[in-house]
Amino acid sequence: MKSLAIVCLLSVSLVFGGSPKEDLKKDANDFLTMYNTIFQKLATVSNNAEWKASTDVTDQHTGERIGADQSTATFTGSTYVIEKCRGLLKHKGELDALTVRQLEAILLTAAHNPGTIPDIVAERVAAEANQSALLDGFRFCDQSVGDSCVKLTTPNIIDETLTNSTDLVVRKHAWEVSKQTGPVLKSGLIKLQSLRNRMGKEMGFNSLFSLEVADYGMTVPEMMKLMDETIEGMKPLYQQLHYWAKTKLAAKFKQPVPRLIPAHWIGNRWSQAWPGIVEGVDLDHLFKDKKPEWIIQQAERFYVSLGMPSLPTSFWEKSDLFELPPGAARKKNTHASAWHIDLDHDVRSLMSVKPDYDWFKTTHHELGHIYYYLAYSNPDVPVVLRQGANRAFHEAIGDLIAIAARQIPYLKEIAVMPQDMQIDQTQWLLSEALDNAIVFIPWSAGTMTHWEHDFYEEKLSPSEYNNRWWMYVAKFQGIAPPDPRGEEFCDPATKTHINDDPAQYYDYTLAYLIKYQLHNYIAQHILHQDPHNCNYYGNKEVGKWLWDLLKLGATRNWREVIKEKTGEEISPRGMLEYFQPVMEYLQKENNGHDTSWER
Ligand code: X8Z
Ligand code: ZN
Repeated sequence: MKSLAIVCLLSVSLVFGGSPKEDLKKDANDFLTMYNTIFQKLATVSNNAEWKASTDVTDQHTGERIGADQSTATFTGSTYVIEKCRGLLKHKGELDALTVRQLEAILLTAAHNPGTIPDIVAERVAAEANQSALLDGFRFCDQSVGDSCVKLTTPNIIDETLTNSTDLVVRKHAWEVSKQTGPVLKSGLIKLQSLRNRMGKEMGFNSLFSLEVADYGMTVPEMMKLMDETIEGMKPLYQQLHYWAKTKLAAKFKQPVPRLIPAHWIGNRWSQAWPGIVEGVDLDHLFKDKKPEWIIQQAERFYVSLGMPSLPTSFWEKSDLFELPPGAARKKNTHASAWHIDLDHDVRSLMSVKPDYDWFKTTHHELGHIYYYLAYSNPDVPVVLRQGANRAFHEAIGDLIAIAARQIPYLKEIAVMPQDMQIDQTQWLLSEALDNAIVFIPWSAGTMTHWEHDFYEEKLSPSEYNNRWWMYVAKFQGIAPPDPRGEEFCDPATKTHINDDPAQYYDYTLAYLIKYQLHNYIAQHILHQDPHNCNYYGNKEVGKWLWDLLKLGATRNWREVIKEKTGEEISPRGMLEYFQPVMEYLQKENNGHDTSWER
């Protein structure tokens, strides 16, 4: 047997001119070179078309996007690509780790467009583009007479009303206007639910949800367990915040203290952040004299101060950064995003910046994506691995810098805050918990993740979309709509991501855990400063530590990366430790009251 094997091996080498292992390697390398080259070109065409469709919503641009995305889908999901990857991965043990990671990434991309069901893929590509066009081109109507709208409004104006108005009638109206997109988007969502699931199933996943979770190397039950453990870990603190906030808001609006907080009492359309409740902490005020340009330039200065490069000139030339007035001729997506157009140095952002704290935070978030793109666009990272260590890392980086940009020593250094301004540290931290951090967890890990889980994994019936949504909002967030909302509304669809970033919102929950883990590490081990009162600005050591992480892209396993960088696994521990002083404060403030709303 042994000699026969040697003969066989010899004959294979004679035919292919090398050892079988070398041939295998060459075969894989040739395939990856071909794939990476073509993929980069097609992705560039698709990204350019999607950029045009999102920044100037017209039928023509939607049509061009469908054409471009269809070509990319045909290539990335072709049966040749799928079979080739599967064939090569049968010899996984003989290939190096970088090759295997690329082949696995290509297969996951293919699972989004399997060439075995081309008609379904084509239908899905068109349905996605049409849903985005409806959402991005929507004009919110503030006042109508009969069937015609006599006063338009914008998401920025709605947000401003919800942040500042003390009139509950005005607030309720603004909140209801913000839900106008739901009914318009419902039929497209029903279609996408089945098309996306059909696609997920084709390559062996239970649904789109399990396909997206697979990117983390996790199963759906594992991801849901991590989400539920995170919610449970934060619950004692969230309940204290909830009780404290509803008492404050009831006093502010001269109402009895409710069991569930009415959604229109809160300064965010989905109650995912609760700004403006802490007295004496007015972050918007700090930016009111700044120009929108300054907000973005200052965010860039932060990254540059850490030793990162200036943004490419093309970023400033090609991005679309500022808000359009209501009724402007051009219609654009108003939700912030960052784009890696050519998977190299053509990086852009789409925003509607105005000078307030929310946009200050969002600008740092978007530039985090942009610096990640720039860092991993290097020759050591193959095109298909030009991604974050995982999707959550991508979301975490800019938010980490936003935590740093909210620190008092930094705000004083850049003179946004007067040097002699006295700040109560506990109130400052309380406002961070409400505005940026703790209240986001029941929303992201609870309402959004559980609803999308049921929507895809359980094929939730359209007759239950809204009912399930508000059931989860009550259960996880302790919030209720101002009036009952029947199925004629489709409130989940008012959230951008439900339409155009499906089954991935747990990315943000994980990003919140990661960013506090990274922040605590940086403060304690690099800066040697209190994580609540520290200053990264100008610190090149912090910059290098971060850049070393960013420049890896997705070439390494994310679990190893977080362990190496912070010494621990992903966990809510860092975030809870950071907000521990808030817990102690609220336990005293709430005076031992039963803070639960679940009666
Ligand atoms: O969508 C975003 C970013 C773009 S990736 C602005 N975020 C989530 C949201 O707005 O719902 C950031 C925090 C959560
Ligand atoms: Zn983001």
